[in-house]
Amino acid sequence: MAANNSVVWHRRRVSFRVRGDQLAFKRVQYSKFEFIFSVTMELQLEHVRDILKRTPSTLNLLLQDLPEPWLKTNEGPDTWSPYDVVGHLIHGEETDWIPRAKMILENGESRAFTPFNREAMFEKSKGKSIDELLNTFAQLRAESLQQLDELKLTPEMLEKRGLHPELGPVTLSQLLATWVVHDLSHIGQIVRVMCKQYGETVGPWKAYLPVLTR
Ligand code: NI
Repeated sequence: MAANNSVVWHRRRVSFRVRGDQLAFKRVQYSKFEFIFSVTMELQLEHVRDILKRTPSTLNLLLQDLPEPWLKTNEGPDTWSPYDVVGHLIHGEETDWIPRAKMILENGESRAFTPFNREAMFEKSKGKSIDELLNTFAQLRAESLQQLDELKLTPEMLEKRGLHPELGPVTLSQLLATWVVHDLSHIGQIVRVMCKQYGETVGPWKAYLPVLTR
């Protein structure tokens, strides 16, 4: 039946969960067999804090004092500049993460979260310098982390559910993991947008730079 029986590739995807600091992803090739181990970390509050606390300094190093062309250029119509992304992160601190965590603990699934306005920053950031926005974000993030500590979350509390207006039931643990991934993905977005400012300037090297066509 098979056109070529002499080479048979076996692929298996093995997924399991571990505690602690083990590798998130490992690919092992052995002879003709390829095993892909996809390992996801269980949520630990310390790990959440590890990322959340360094996002303001990461953004400061990347964006502080940069001239406008780096900050205000986007990827095309209906896309965001690095300046827009910082404003969006500020709005998240004010209306999304800690407020939703508190809603889960106080109301459970009885009341859906207030929908998050992803584009509120276009109005709210108007007239502000990037340094003002970065300082505001750093201050709000420090307050958020303090409030997170004050919630004194236990494993049982992390499993409590709230109601997302579009996604339905979500746990507090999922919300905190999303907060981390949201930070990292917007840092990635900022870097990508900045790369694209030299999208044509790199000339033929564009072929070796997949970030430019993502
Ligand atoms: Ni976002």
